[in-house]
Amino acid sequence: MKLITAIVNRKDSAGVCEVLAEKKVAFTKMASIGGFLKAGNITLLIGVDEKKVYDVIELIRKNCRTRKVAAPESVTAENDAAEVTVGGAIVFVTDVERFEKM
Ligand code: 2BA
Repeated sequence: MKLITAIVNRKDSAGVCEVLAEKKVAFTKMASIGGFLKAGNITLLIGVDEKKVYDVIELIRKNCRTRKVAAPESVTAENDAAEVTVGGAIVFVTDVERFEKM
């Protein structure tokens, strides 16, 4: 089993969650905040069989898009960039050593 951790832009979250539910992919949705922009995003925990990892990532990919976002003043002062490109999604895939449901 693998654990997909996906950080998704808030604007894409409804679409991504809807399609995962439609396809009967189990997930947990958590409210999260990006450390750089300090804007809300969502983090999805998705435990899946290894064979489904590719399909699930494609579902996420197709329902997210990149956006240019104005960087906050505190950020532009330090980094000299007026906008940053955010998303579609940041995805980590990790091995699950043990899974139990009780
Ligand atoms: P934030 O940390 O708020 O980052 C928002 C966007 O700002 C990033 O988009 C990236 O384009 C830019 N950015 C982030 N850190 C930067 C830096 N030190 N200097 C210049 N620009 C920077 P994404 O890369 O698409 O990331 C979207 C969100 O995904 C992030 O929101 C964060 O919540 C999460 N994330 C991204 N990479 C991560 C990682 N390696 N580990 C954990 N979370 C990550």
